[in-house]
Amino acid sequence: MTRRLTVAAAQLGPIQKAEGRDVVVARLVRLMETAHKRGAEVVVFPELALTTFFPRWYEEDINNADHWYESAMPSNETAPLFEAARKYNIGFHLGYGEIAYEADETGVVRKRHFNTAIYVHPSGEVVLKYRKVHLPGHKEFDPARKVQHLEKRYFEVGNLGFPVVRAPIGQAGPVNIGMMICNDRRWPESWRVMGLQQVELVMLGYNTPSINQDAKGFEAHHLRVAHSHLSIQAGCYQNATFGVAVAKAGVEDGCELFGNSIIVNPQGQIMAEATSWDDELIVADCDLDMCNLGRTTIFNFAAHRRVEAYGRILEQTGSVAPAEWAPAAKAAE
Ligand code: CDV
Repeated sequence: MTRRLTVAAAQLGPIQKAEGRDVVVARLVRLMETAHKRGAEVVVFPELALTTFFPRWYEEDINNADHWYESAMPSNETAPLFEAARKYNIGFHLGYGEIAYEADETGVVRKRHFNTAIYVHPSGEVVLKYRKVHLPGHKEFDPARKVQHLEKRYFEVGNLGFPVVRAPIGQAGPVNIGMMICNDRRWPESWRVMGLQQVELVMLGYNTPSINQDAKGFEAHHLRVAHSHLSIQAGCYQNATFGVAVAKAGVEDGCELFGNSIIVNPQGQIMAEATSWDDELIVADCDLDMCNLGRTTIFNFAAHRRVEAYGRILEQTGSVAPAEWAPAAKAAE
């Protein structure tokens, strides 16, 4: 019996700074209803799906920015999402800014900020939580930039690793699900850690400016999208998994984010792609047994991986210059 799962990527158009949670949540609920009508069993929303991409705004004291985060999930404002999950019998993935009161590595309980995603079962129970590991951008205000990218100021590095859990989704029965967030998709390590846990469905949201704001060189607009797709397609292929990659798109508070949300199969093929830069739902039927081909042949990790050659991956963070070649001394001299 094939294990079929119908997945939806719910791309969002921009969320302006002044837009209230109630308006945003109503948009998400509408997309859940549409997803249900189109037969989807799980719907994936983007990174920071409840607010504008607030790390573009500098705040001297981030405690003054707490209104961008959720300290309870569900809350009164987000409860309609959980009700819609029950009503439409649909699971959902949601990205949001999280405030958690928990112990840090020194054992001190304090207020902590994370860039977080959860997967919620149709019953309304949170099945899996992930906190973004690869935080791009900078910590201090950068006068050289037209638009700030202060994720290193607003969030701590995620402390949950890249967990994968086997949980029932729709008619497919148990599915190995995992999550990553935006910049994580560009790092093969994120994918491989989940590939090593036999992930079958990676859910990920992103907010990616159409222009490289670092202004350290020219990156053509179309290549920004190509690099995003390249990373996701390679990650899916090399780890024999489906991927649902979902954008927040359009001009948000004067900053353009690209859309081009995609659903990708384990062969690395794009099954569906969003074409607007607005709220848009794309749906694909996934035959989860497709994951077996890669996993049992070219990417049979147990048979072919060579961990004895991979030491640098864990021992070293930055790159180092290689040893320099010099011609061998002549034997006669
Ligand atoms: N939200 C992100 O992580 N965005 C980064 C941008 C800043 C490069 C990304 O990798 O898409």
